[in-house]
Amino acid sequence: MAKPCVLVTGFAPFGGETINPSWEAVSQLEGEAIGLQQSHIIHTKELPCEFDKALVALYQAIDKYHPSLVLCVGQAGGRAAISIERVAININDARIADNAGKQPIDTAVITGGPVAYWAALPIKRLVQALHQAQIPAEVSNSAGTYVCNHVMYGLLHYIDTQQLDCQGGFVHIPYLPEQAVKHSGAASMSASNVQQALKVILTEALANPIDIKLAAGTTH
Ligand code: PCA
Repeated sequence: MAKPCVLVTGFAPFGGETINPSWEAVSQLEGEAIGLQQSHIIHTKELPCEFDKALVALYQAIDKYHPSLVLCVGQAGGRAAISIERVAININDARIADNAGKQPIDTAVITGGPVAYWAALPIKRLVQALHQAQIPAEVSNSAGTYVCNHVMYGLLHYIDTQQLDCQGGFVHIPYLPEQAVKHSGAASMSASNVQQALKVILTEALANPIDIKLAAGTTH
């Protein structure tokens, strides 16, 4: 049997940026072993910054790898810390057009889906572990209403409806320093710190899996 794995995704650049820090950091992790006794292999995937198409690519990767954990990562320009998202909401409300020119306003991510899904990750533990590693981190109570929230909601809906034995959630990361120099006053975090943060998150989540069935409808 294939070694158990985790899937980590990043996004293509969007909104006038030439890089997306999420894919810059995530792509470096491909093929690495993670978890206690290096129990899991990391697979990575770049998602297009496009409504709907991002979910098609995500579901294809999940169906291909059957991961025990999916961590989706995106840029939150201006935030100063690693943000562990608590909740995804069933709304698309785009401030700017996506990379295909689509700008949905007040539409559902999944028609008929529940209002929201809690992250299926031990979010408070992840923040603690990051602080122990001296990495600025916080719980975030909103992943926004753009493609990142769309992907987080779609991921958790897929895990729920397909009854996957899989943890899943979303992490927003700051700009890289080379982006922040073009945004006066904006915070940044280096790619190596972000990579370290992602490894801490994966290790901690694999060691402390939450009960997915109990997680539905509860917070933790
Ligand atoms: N950040 C955007 C979408 C892609 C990304 O990296 C967001 O926060 O919605």
